[in-house]
Amino acid sequence: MNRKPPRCDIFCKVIDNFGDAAVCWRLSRQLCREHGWKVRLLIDRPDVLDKLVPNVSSEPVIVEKWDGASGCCFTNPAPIAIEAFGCDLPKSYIDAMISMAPQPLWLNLEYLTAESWADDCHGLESRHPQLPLVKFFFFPGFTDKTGGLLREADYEQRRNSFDPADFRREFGLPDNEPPETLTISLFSYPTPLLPQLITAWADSPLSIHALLPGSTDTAHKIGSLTLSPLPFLPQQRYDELLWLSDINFVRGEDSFVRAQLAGKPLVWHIYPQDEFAHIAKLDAFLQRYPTGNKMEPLWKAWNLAPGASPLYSAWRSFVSELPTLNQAAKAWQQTLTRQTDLASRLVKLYRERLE
Ligand code: TRH
Repeated sequence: MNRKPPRCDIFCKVIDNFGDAAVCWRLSRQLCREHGWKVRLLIDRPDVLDKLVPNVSSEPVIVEKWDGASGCCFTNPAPIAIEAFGCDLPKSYIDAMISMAPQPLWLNLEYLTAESWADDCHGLESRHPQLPLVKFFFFPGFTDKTGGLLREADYEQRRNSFDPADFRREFGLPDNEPPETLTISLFSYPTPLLPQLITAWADSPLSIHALLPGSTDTAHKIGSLTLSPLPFLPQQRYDELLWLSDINFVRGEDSFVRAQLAGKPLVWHIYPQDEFAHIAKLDAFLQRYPTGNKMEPLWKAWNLAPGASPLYSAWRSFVSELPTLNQAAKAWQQTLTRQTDLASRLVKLYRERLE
């Protein structure tokens, strides 16, 4: 059996925001560091990566700018080619794949969903209509039948050695907050609902300290609420903010998963789709999560159109359930931690198919 570490090309087109680059980077880094693969990340917007990973050049991943629009010449495809989120591989690369023996493992890494169809669609193959090539669909997900979730092998160890006092000192946060202050991290899409959330927090019977990564606002106080901007943190250090906070407002895909791994109550701002198609995805997750029913009013209020669902009362009821939500978050985190991570499942798939 050939155990030589394989080469792998990961193609990434940044549609918007950080998530596409964030997921591809996390996977690339883990395949290199934990599985010894030689990964080349071909990305159309390396500048997005620079924000997430200030020290890219010190990592084992080879990053190359890929002009996704015009394609480029690739004469030496890797035995594993991953196209992230349906970004099409360049024609010259596909042409070169045809003459490879054995055939390369060609994967389409899909978006995460908790919907049950992911169980059935993970691993499905699609034969190229003209060429003798097969592409497999790799669906991240929450069950053993899916591709799983990205989680580094040293995640627990990093969390156990995290010192919240160091983080507070470094970012000028007070270490003498009033007792029972809730620390909340807020990472969301622009939304007209934000003023309503701020009002609910400002009226809160508890003090709230909201930490705003990447915000250019100045620190200020409104009623019970203190708002503190933080710099946009490197991806590795964003975990620290999630560990420090009592509640994490997250969005998209990668920060959503990281908040679950952090084992703290979370509020998800899902990536919006036309005609509220994303709400089915949100519902599917709430159904899987141990206390989804208790989180639903706030999650819906935060994701539906303003006025569709009352945010103020939903926030109050969410906070009143915090002890239960804390327990559920820990239980969910343990469930996820017991599962095999996405990179390991991908490596297993490769070994089963090609070696
Ligand atoms: O940025 P996102 O909204 O990304 C996306 C994109 O919209 C994408 O097109 C869509 O398909 C996908 O979501 C579902 O949210 P996400 O996925 O959470 O990615 C943000 C990344 O940024 C994540 O890795 C965490 C990281 N991050 C930092 O590294 N530092 C920070 O300070 C913050 C706030 C986030």
